[in-house]
Amino acid sequence: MRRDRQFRADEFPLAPSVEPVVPRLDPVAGRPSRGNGGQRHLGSLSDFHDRIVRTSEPRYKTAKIVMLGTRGLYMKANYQDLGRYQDVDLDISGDAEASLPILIEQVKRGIDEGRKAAFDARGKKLAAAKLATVEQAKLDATIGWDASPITTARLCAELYSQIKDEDWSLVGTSIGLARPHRLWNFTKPYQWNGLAGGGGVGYTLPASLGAALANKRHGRLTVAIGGDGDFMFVPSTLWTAAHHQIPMLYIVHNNRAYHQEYMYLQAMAARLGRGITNADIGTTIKDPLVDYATVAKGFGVYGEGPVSDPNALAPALKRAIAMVKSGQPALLDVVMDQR
Ligand SMILES: Cc1ncc(C[n+]2csc(CCOP(=O)(O)OP(=O)(O)O)c2C)c(N)n1
Ligand SMILES: [Mg+2]
Repeated sequence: MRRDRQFRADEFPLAPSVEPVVPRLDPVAGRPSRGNGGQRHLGSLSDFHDRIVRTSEPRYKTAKIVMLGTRGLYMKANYQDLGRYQDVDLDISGDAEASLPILIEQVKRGIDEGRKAAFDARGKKLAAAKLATVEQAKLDATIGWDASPITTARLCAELYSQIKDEDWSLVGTSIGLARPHRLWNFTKPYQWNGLAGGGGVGYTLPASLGAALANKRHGRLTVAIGGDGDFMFVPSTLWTAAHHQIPMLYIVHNNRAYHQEYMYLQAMAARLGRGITNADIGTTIKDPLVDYATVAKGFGVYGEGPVSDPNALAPALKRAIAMVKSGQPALLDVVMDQR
């Protein structure tokens, strides 16, 4: 989608301001500090701002970008336009699953023999590279296999080994959790439904339940992994799951923190020379720890955990999956590595 005009900074709260923001002095060096968004020089001073500033650089400078799907509609209806996604040359609004096979056929028809041979050769190279990547990912997943907190790799490997022969659908992952996409074999469009468009915490639990509802009539085994912080936003989703009997296995990636935020605060505090010892204030979820299984039970949902012994994981997964296969939602609280 093309933006038809540039936005002024005052229309967009996250855009770099053209005016200097209050300069702060570095407590150690006594000079203006470096901010997250880089420095702009204002005479002898540079300003500082504690805000995240994104810039947009087209990733593919020479390619023609065609977008097929409903994301364009969403972006046009939303402030997300300001998220500065890649501009596209041709934006086709439609159901990608229905339209893509026809589009692929048309593209294939337009390919001559020489190009076809080149594509086949490239395909073979990509297949070999993919195989090597999966083998490496499997090897990586064995690191810290018996550790507690349980590694995210072990959780993903154990979960997949129990669902791989089912008609599974992964409808949510916690922040930065790319392991399912490295370790699992995704072959159907509904096996992954993407991430939150706006990156809002509190998305994963309710959005996963929506996807689980869509999967229900097809009898698919819906699984999701969501952050503990994410869970804190709309836990009442579980009541909806129980009330409407929507089968879904929801695994809480319990790292006892809004960890993304925790890391960011540590980074900022370190950069400003303030020390990182207070970065846990408001960013960790402890004192008291939350018992997510009890919360689930309170909403009428099967809940188990916290599971922190890696050897207890497989049997707990088995019980929770059995519950989901009987048509009910189930929550499993797993104490895991931060990432
Ligand atoms: C609605 C909303 N509020 C705050 C944020 C800022 N934020 C980004 S990640 C994050 C922490 C999320 O915690 P959790 O879901 O437990 O994931 P973790 O980083 O611990 O893996 C926060 C608060 C956001 N993205 N969206
Ligand atoms: Mg967390």
